[in-house]
Amino acid sequence: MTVTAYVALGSNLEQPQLQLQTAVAAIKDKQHISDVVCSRLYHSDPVGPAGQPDYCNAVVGIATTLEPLALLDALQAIENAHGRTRSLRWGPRTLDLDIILFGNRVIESPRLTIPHYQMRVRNFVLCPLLDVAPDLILPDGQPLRALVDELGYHGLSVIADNPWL
Ligand code: ROI
Repeated sequence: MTVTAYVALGSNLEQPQLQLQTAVAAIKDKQHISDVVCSRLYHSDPVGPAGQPDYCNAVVGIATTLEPLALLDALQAIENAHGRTRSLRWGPRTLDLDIILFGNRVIESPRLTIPHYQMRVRNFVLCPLLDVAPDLILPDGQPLRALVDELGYHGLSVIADNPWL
């Protein structure tokens, strides 16, 4: 079965824009993933501990026949290839790839919580998501646009409309 899923991308180390561009290219190259649709590329103020560099953020929509954990494995392989190490919670990172939505499924397992547990309070996730899914309704029935109207674009700016390789 093919499902539409959404993946949030973030980086604030080692050429963040390039990290996101090469990550999108790697996602497009994966087997069992197709129809990759990319948001605009955003610059964002860091959320979390102060004193870390600003972030680049984006969201992609994909069609996939992978099960959620197989998609997570595929994305973690890309993170690892980008030198991602898991150190400080909420600290700086070379590449973060988070599955934020997987069709209309609600998943709570040790490795995966979907919808992503903090997506509703993070405009660096919701605003790019609105680029690729303007009419999206979250699994709990809330329209994405209403959440974005509430949160606003504070601390976010568009770097490029279509920088994807
Ligand atoms: N802050 C911003 N602006 N963008 C991110 O992608 C991001 N990712 C994180 C934390 C550390 C919470 N802060 C972030 O994981």
